[in-house]
Order: sequence, then C-alpha cells, then structure tokens
Amino acid sequence: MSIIIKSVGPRDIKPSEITTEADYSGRREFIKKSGLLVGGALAGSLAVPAQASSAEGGKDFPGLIKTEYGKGRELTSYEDATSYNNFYEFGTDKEDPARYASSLKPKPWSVVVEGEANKTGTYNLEDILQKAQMEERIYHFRCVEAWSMTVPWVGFSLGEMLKRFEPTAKAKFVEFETLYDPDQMPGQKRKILDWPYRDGLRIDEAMHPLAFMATGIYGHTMPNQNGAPIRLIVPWKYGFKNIKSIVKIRFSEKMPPSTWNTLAPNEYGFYANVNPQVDHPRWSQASERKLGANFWEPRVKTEMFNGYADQVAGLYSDMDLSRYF
Ligand SMILES: Nc1nc2c(c(=O)[nH]1)N[C@H]1C(S)=C(S)[C@@H](COP(=O)(O)O)O[C@H]1N2
Ligand SMILES: [Mo]
Repeated sequence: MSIIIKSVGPRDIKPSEITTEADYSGRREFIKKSGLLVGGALAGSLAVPAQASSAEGGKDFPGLIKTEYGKGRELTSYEDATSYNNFYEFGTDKEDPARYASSLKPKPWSVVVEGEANKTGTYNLEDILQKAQMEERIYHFRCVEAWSMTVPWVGFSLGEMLKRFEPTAKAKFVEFETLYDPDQMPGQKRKILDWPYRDGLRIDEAMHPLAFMATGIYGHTMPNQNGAPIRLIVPWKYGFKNIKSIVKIRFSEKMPPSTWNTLAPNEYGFYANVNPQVDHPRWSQASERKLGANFWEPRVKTEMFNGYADQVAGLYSDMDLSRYF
C-alpha cells in the first residue's frame, strides 16, 4: 500500500492529509472504474464558500444530559471530525463536504414517515425534537475505509422515536433516505451514487439502545458536512450505515435496498457490522487509522463490533459472522 501525501510543502502537512491509498481512494477508485464518476474531481463546478468551524465544547444545547457512554475516552478534535468527511452529495474528496455543504438548508426540515406503522405522515423536525430526550454520547466510529474517530454526539434514542410512530407487527426493517435536492446537494447533479442515499436496519437493530439519532456534535448543532440536521449513528456498524440528512423513514416487511450494498454487494453488506476478521476484498479490516493521529503513530487494532460486542453480539447469535461484512 502506498502513501499519498496531499500537500505541497512538507511543513504544511496535516496528519489528516496523510492517508493510505486504500483509505483515500478505495471507493472513489471503485466508482471511477465502474464508470459512475466521470472526469475525476467534482470540485471545480461547486464554488460555495466554506463553513466556518467553531471551537470545541459549544453550548447550542443548554442543560444537555451527559451520559456514561464513552466517558473518559480520548476524543478526536472537532477540527478533524468536521474537516475530513464522507458525504458524497457534496463531492468525493474528504475535504469537499466541509467546503461545499453550506448550500444545504437544514431549517426548516421535515421527515416523512411511511409504511408499516400506525402514525405515518409528515413531521416537522422541531416537533420530533420536542418529544425527544436529548443527551450526549461519546461513541467510537469506524469507517469501512479503515479510519476512525471518537466524538461526542448530541441526540436521542432511535428506538424511542420509532416507537412513537407505532410500527405494526409487519415492520421487520426500517429504511432511511437522505434528502434529494441537487440545488442544495450539488454532488447529486452527477450520478456518483444512485441518489437519494439510503440505508436501513433490521427492526431489532433499530430498537437497540445504542442506536442513536444525532442532531449535534461536540455540543454544537450538527455541522452540515456531518449530516445536518439529523443523521443516524449506529456505532457497531461501518460508517456508511450512518446515513446523513434524513428526510424519510419507512417501516417495511422486506429488507430494504441500501446504497452501497446495491452498488457493490460483494464489498458492502447490508449488516456491515465492524468485524476485524472479515477483510474488505481490497484491504484489511484488522486495524484502523485514528483521525488526527500523527503519521508516525501506529494504527490501532479494530475491535469486533467496533468495541460494542458486549451490547450487540446477541442480535446476531444465529448468524455466522465470518460470512457477513
Ligand atoms: N447521505 C449520506 N450519508 C452518509 C454518507 C454519504 O456519502 N451520504 N457517507 C457515509 C460514510 S461512508 C461515512 S464514513 C460517514 C461519515 O460521517 P462523518 O463525515 O460525520 O465522519 O457518513 C456516512 N453517511
Ligand atoms: Mo465510510
């Protein structure tokens, strides 16, 4: 594996700009090869000013309940977590979302609830939030590209919200969809992915107490590049399951299609539980690079279910985990 250094002078190199080739270009290369990304960079046509980033420890959520989740863990810096992102609706380079996501308008926002539930309809996000028990949880987060971060998310239990829609006995899965609006999300003007981005969970996964809907990070309202105004956080699964800027929730009887699984089913599974023993076909999943780590620091070992095995392994007791990715 070669190293790509994306900088001009050696003194300007930020640790977050140094990444292995597999980390950096793995999926981008895949997309290029499959003919979806024409001409490489998206950046040129998307001239939108960068979003200002503020310091750590903001106070957009006064009176927020801090929880025991992840207490004492070493955090990734706010700067790294908000400047190195995957959000293909704004481009495929890690810097693109922070640069271009200011065209997203996260307010007002509504979420459509459909399918196998009694209380379907269109909900204003503000009404959803008013009923929610907001809290802060520190979770470790592991991208399938083998980089990771540890950040404090602000939000509420996914299961508690879903229960209020009263899913029926037929609701075996829940599916999420990202906004589709090429004016707000200019990356959607090209068929990089089959927009809108979608992903889903089995209903028992969705009801698990670790599953979280996040509306903020480090005490700040969610920055656009991290999936404003509301995104999913399932910390035992690879990052791509953690769908951003959600506008639709659908309860269904059948396993829903998901963006990456449909695009490359031999590389990205529906379950996508973090599993260091099952490599991606093109790179190892045994270890990870922490965002912001100095380049001389060793990679760290990836843990089964991203370190949440004690809590979630029971969801998969009837599955042969060596077969799933
Ligand atoms: N709508 C949408 N959601 C998305 C993505 C995306 O491209 N579009 N990328 C996913 C991937 S691959 C990762 S690793 C995480 C990255 O979240 P972060 O930018 O907050 O670190 O978002 C996930 N959610
Ligand atoms: Mo990812």
